This record gives sequence, C-alpha cells and structure tokens, in this order.
Amino acid sequence: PILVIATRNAHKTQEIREMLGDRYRVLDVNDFPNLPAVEETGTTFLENATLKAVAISHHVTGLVLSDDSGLEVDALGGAPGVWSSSYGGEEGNHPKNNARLMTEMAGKADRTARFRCTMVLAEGGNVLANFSGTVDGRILDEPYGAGGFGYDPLFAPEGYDQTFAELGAEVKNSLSHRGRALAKVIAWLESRD
Ligand code: ITT
Repeated sequence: PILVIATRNAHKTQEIREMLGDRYRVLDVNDFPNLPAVEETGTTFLENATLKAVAISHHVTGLVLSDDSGLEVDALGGAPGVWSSSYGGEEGNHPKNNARLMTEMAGKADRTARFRCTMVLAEGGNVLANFSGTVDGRILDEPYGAGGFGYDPLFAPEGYDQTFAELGAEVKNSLSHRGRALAKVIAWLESRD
C-alpha cells in the first residue's frame, strides 16, 4: 500500500521511509504535481498537523500522514516551538535557524530542550487519529556532526554526549520525537488491519 506524507520536507519523508521499511510505499507532496500549498495558520502542532493532513487528503487517494514538529527550549520559554521552521527569518533555512539558536542560547546555563512531533492520519478529508512523540535533550554551544537536518547538530538527546547529527539515522530514529510518534502510528495501523 501507499502512504502519502503531507510534507515538502524531504528529510522528514526519508526518516519516515526508513522507519516504515517495506510496510508502505512512502510518497510525499513533492511526488504529486499541482497540489496546493497548505498554509500553517495554527498555533499548535496538532492544529498544523491537522491542517496539512486534511488538506492533502482531499487531493490524493488513500492514507495521508502529516508531521508537524519543532524544538522547544526551556531557557527561551519554549521557543522556537511551532515556529521552528522560520526561526532564523526564512522558512526552512536551517543554517539561519541554527545561527539564531546559538546566539539566543549564548551564556545560558539551562540548556534543556525537547523535540516534539505530532502526526495526523487522514483519508478523504477526514481525520482518523493523531499521535505525538517527544525526545528530551540539551542544546550544545556549537554545532557538531553532518547527519540529520534542522537543529540536529545542536541537539544532544538525553543519555548521549553526541548530537543527533553525529549519532546517525539509526540511533536518531530509535529515540526521536518522529520515531516515537511513528511507532504509535504503526501500532494503530496494525491494530486496524
Ligand atoms: P512541512 O510543513 O512541509 O512538513 P517543515 O519543515 O516546514 O515541512 P514544520 O512546519 O513541522 O515542517 O517545521 C518543523 C521544523 O522543526 C523543521 O523545519 C526543523 O527546523 C525542526 N525540526 C523538526 N524535526 C526535526 C528533527 O528531527 N531534527 C531537527 N530539526 C527538526
């Protein structure tokens, strides 16, 4: 079967594809010409994940899964949070996001943070269910590693001294907010079959 991820972020699609293995053929909106851009007007991960999954599921056949995610930093009052993608000023510009995060965190003693991911499954314009995952960790002073995407070079998950960008895809997927949310999606889909 096919699962369409309601994302334009190819890194999300790649991680989900790795974790789903041969359970589904994983596509995303980049594989469909002429899909409308979805405006993320919500103020929560659940609202934005719902907007993306419902909108795309009106245009494609079968199951659609969205992923709205972000980084919450305690010393910054939970920022960048829902606005993680445009924190550095330009939507999806990861180097600028990381540069701003480093600047804002300079000299801060409290380094605790977490990634959050909310996923919504939809079909034919209807929400089937939603799922969330989080991973706690801390923000380092400077970036380390070349794997992953986004804030991964600045984020070390709890129990590790290395960042998600250093740990590699297998370790990241086994601990990450996305991996934890997706494990719940898989369990839900299997219990439904
Ligand atoms: P779509 O809306 O098309 O799915 P997006 O990247 O804009 O793509 P979001 O609005 O959910 O998605 O923003 C998520 C941002 O949070 C993302 O751009 C990264 O900056 C950050 N982020 C999410 N998951 C991450 C991860 O696993 N590692 C590093 N950064 C992550």
